[in-house]
Amino acid sequence: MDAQLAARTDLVGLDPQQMLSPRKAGIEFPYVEGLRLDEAMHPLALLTVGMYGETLLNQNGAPLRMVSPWKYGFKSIKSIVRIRFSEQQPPTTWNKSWPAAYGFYSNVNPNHDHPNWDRNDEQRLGEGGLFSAKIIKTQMFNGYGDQVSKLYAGLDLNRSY
Ligand SMILES: Nc1nc2c(c(=O)[nH]1)N[C@H]1C(S)=C(S)[C@@H](COP(=O)(O)O)O[C@H]1N2
Ligand SMILES: [Mo]
Repeated sequence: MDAQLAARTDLVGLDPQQMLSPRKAGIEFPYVEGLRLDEAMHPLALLTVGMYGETLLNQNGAPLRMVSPWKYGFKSIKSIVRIRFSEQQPPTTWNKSWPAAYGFYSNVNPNHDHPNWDRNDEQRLGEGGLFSAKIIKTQMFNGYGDQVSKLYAGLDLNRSY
């Protein structure tokens, strides 16, 4: 059995005056994300109440969010209200909206091209000005390969992106 963990946000209690419509946001609500159980249990898969040494702000996912630092930012679901364990791989928001660009795994993989833009380089916040930070090569798994690559042994990460 291939157990899965899925988190989904819920619209209950959210104020439509303050929320973008799904059409404007370009994605379906509620936001849903999923991880394989072994990914979710990795010590780097964090359920957090804060970021950068401060309590989470609403816009960053208060009161509880995921932080999965070896994956692209959109995997880090914010404002979690429900976690489900499922036998089948769960649907995930960006994968549903643009599967060619956003796969289930969403591991940082600069060798897998995004259909519309380049994923090879980055500028890090705090390393120079907003527009003058040095451009560096994006690393596989965001540089955490020594800790997480064994989760994906035998998987072709160009196909399972
Ligand atoms: N509940 C929820 N979680 C979410 C999203 C969202 O729309 N709703 N957006 C995702 C995307 S696309 C990104 S890039 C990150 C942004 O996190 P940040 O606001 O802390 O930068 O949150 C992810 N988690
Ligand atoms: Mo995003």
